[in-house]
Amino acid sequence: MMSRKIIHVDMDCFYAAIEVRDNPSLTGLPVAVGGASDRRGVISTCNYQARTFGVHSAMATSFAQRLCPQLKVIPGRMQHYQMVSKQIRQIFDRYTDIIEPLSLDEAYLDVSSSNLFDGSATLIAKDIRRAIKNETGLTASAGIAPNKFLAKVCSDENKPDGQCVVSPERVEQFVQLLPLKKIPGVGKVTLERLAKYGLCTCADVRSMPKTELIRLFGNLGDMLYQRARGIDQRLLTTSRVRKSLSVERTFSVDLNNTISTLPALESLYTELSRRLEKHPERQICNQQIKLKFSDFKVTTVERQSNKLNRLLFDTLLPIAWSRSPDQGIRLLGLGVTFKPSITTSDIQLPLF
Ligand code: TTP
Ligand code: MG
Repeated sequence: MMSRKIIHVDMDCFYAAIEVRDNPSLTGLPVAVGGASDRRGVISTCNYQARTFGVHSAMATSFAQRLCPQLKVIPGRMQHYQMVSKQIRQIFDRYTDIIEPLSLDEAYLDVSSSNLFDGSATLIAKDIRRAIKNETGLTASAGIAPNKFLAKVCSDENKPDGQCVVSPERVEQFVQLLPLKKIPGVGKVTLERLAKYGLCTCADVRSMPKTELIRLFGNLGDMLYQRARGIDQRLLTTSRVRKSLSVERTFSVDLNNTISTLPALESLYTELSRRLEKHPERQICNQQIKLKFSDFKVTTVERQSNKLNRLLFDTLLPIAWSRSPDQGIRLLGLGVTFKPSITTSDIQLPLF
């Protein structure tokens, strides 16, 4: 079987990085996001400055403040983090359709059949991180490897703002040195159990026969047998068949007249057409335009359409804008809805 190319992207100190970005007076200071100490709160995450004091996720805020008295503790803003997460997922969408989000700040991308950058997953990962930095002001780290497990483990290697590649030739060398505690799914309790049998590294696991591993640890033993050899056959779990496709942009300054929207409309249209080309099997049935006004109200207008049509968007824009003619535009979005098609899940329905 052809070797796969999986990228694992993980944002650096995600919540804390967003807070520092949004409040530059925090730059360079140790910052944590979490519940207040007088309410027995815990730290959700902290930036790398705070980590040098020993502060980390899940630590009681009161204890973190003892380790680092100057620590700035900021209450979390989940909705805001979700919004940033969505923005990052839209960036992923430009690179591949095979995406498995793991949490707000991390995802797997399968780029095995991508032609971008001559198929170089290393360069694709670099470009994804560049786009994230450009468009959100936040840094991400990435791991590039032939499977999910290795990609996830190596995305941690050069954090923050770095990436690490484990090419098929380097898998052997990489796992030999890997401590078992780095394998996702191997927690503290499991680690202690394994240590009782002298198992601490992948090399230790490899010296134990498969039957013995399974006898002692069941499914976990089978998993360890594979991971210790750099094997992970799991496919990405992607979301359901697409019903629509859209692209949008938030402007740094609100737009106040039709002329100033033209370049944005043009480049969004180009991006939408490019992304549509990746779905030649799908037929569209609708085009829609979305506006977010200066007062944050959102409106959408849609019309039937069988074929992507630039002029239709030009027509829809003033219709949408006429709903709040005194407002500027913060965000412009263009989208299409697909006609329902036969999906893989339909094909897999029971035969009798
Ligand atoms: P992580 O990716 O584990 O951590 P991180 O992004 O803050 O830092 P790193 O640079 O090491 O990746 O988690 C992502 C977000 O999830 C994190 O910003 C806050 C949240 N989180 C919690 O709320 N509680 C927790 O215990 C952990 C680990 C994370
Ligand atoms: Mg992270």
